[in-house]
Amino acid sequence: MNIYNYLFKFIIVGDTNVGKSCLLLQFTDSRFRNEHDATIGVEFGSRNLKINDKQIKLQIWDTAGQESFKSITRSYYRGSIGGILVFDVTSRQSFEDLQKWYQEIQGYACDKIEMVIVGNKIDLEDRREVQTEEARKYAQKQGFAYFETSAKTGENVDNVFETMANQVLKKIDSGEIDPTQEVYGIKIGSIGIKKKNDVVQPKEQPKAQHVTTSQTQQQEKNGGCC
Ligand SMILES: Nc1nc2c(ncn2[C@@H]2O[C@H](COP(=O)(O)OP(=O)(O)OP(=O)(O)O)[C@@H](O)[C@H]2O)c(=O)[nH]1
Ligand SMILES: [Mg+2]
Repeated sequence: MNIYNYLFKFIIVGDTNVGKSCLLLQFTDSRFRNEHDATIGVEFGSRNLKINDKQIKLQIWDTAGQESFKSITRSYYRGSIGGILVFDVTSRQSFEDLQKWYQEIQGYACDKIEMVIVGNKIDLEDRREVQTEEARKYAQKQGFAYFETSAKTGENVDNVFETMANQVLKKIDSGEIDPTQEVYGIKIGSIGIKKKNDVVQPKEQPKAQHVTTSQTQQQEKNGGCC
């Protein structure tokens, strides 16, 4: 059912093992998984949020961090309005690799994409290799907000997604993003949005589900991008 004002597509990227899938699982199901069940290609999850007076559906693409899936995951950058760059605060390498992920997004995503940086696994404080201040400065330099989370305890996880959704909504309200342009990774739902005295017609949405790479590839072939 597409009972929402807007659907926003977000994408999560970062090195393998940083906790991308666990962040998504915590956000959508309030659960944590101890095992590293490496993502094959791309999976997705979704959750509805209420922001101000708007019903927002987030459709979140969780990508594989392993190098061998790069060519598959690249095709998902386009058509996303939000990008979440994740590193693991107990792994300096994953922090240094952020630059690589940032370049990937710059190269393949829409120019309107809203991005944030997330330092995950803050429950492992005694194993921390990247200090908050250093990460914050790096994020600031790129012009992004910085969040620290624990997908294990759930600390700050909702805040990441809610803040991103809020930012996108603000840009729609200010006219910076035109929500009728599906290339931006936004869809208008059946609640309907009045814009410039017109009622925008709702469009059909896919049901939220976990899907295999081949299914999503097929699905994306039908979608547009900038
Ligand atoms: N202590 C702790 N462990 C975490 C946290 N988030 C994830 N993990 C663990 O880190 C490992 C990797 O988590 P995943 O979510 O599968 O990692 P991923 O980034 O999706 O990895 P790929 O799919 O290979 O790209 C798992 O063993 C998780 O249990 C966290 O916040 N705290
Ligand atoms: Mg994963």
